[in-house]
Amino acid sequence: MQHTEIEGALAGQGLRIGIVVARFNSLVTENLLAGALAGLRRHGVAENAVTVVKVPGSWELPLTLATLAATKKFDGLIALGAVIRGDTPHFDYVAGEAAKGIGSAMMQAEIPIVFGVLTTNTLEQALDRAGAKSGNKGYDAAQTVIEMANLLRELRA
Ligand code: INI
Repeated sequence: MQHTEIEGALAGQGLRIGIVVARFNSLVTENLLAGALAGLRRHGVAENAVTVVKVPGSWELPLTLATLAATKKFDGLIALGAVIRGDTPHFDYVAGEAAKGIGSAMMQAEIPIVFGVLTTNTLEQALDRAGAKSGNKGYDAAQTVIEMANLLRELRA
């Protein structure tokens, strides 16, 4: 007998997506946002089905994501931020709490919340991942949220 294999489609038609983006290190995060919007558009998510919320820093991402998820108006959310080690001794706290908080927000939300928060040692490494040498993690996040939103729909159907 053949096994069953299930994967989410990379088709954004009909999906409602929220993006929460940190303004801290906006040189990087604005590029991540542009990448995410391009990725959503490229895969068929309607322009008016996308909501962008801006917050001061990555620390503020988890609560904002949890609040958006609780409205039940979204099929998936994307968190975008850039935590750069050189900036502050608070790096470990901010990066660690953002990761933990986003993870627990997702488990409560029951919708995918994609982790598009860069944690790097230098600004250059962050820029490399935000549209330069190493692609754009915002674009990747858009693909992931579409795939995961469709996968969960399918698993629940
Ligand atoms: N926020 C970031 O998103 N990235 C950082 O690198 C960062 N550093 O280095 O401090 C940062 N700090 C601000 C933090 O996210 C909060 O906005 C602030 O502490 C107010 O709650």
